[in-house]
Amino acid sequence: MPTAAPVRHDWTRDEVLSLFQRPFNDLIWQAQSIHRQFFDPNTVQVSTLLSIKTGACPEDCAYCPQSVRYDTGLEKEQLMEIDTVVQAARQARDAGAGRFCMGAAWRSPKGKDLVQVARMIAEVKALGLETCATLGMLDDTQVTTLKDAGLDYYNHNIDTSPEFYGEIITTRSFQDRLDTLERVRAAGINVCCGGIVGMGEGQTDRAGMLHTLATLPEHPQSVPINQLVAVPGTPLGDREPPDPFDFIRTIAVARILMPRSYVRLSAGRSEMSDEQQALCFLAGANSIFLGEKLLTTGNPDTEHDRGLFRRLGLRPQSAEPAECEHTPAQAAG
Ligand code: SAM
Ligand code: DTB
Ligand code: SF4
Repeated sequence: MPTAAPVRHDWTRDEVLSLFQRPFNDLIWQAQSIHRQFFDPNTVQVSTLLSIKTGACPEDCAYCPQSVRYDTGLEKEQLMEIDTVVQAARQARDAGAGRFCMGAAWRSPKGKDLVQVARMIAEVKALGLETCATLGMLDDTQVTTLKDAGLDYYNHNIDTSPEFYGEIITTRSFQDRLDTLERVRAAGINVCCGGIVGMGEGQTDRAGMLHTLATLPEHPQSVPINQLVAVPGTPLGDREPPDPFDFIRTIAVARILMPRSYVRLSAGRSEMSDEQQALCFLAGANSIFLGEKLLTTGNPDTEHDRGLFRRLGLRPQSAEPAECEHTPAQAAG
């Protein structure tokens, strides 16, 4: 057995950029070789999303259908009742998900709302699912409340490079994102952090985004790579999809830089061919969202995904041990 590649946190930006510039076959070969040193190459972690509070968000993220600033025709909804969330989580579990991710269109949660979300987390965890939440920026007290409720993962994306960030969001800074990520990490909650491809960023921005993630004190345990879902009414609503090979390259470079992390082939699968998704798995993606809705937009049919797994000989990993590099979290159950 060859020794596993070391996990590095000292990548330079030039090294990351030169990975992006490798010939495609060389890049995919390198990514798949590394993937096999750390993971079973035929197993894919499965999560399901639920929007627990939809729309009317005060932030101005140019990609997002939930911002109050853009007319996307989305019906806004209050924070869901706990029973409704638990019922959706049970359905997700029965459909084969191992993790349930609750998303809220907030800049940051308010006191009484967070108490309700903490109850949801505890009840979803009691179903035997891993729990994930994405609620916006958090302070220290809020992070502790979520940890105490049994939260396994917190999703908080940096979305793009530090340089391109201001083109996409003006109502908060890149540093605000890093601050929340640091609080989450320090509390021993697994970090889920990635970004979006297809917003008009260049290769140097994709390199800058992954460089930021790969040089954090701990690599995020989960790295979602989203393809922009271009929603009419948002400033990015008429963007054409990126070159599929650029998307696959981003997956491959994430896999090489962060070999122990789960890399999620996240939003945008509805616009991808089965062949493109297969190349993403070959490039080292080993997590997806299962279920016909992401937060507000569509995702492939569950039956179609089951068929794709069968055709590719992939096995869903329903319940994964939630493990930090340095801080083992409680196993779900
Ligand atoms: N409001 C919280 C926040 O922004 O952190 C949590 C929810 S927010 C919808 C979660 C993530 O979804 C965003 O950071 C972004 O990366 C992703 N996202 C939102 N709209 C998207 C779109 N149209 N296409 C791809 N990804 C999107
Ligand atoms: C992530 O990186 N992608 C998910 C999850 N984390 C919260 C969200 C995708 C949202 C796509 C647009 C929508 O459905 O509203
Ligand atoms: Fe609000 Fe999150 Fe959408 Fe930005 S991405 S507008 S913060 S819901």
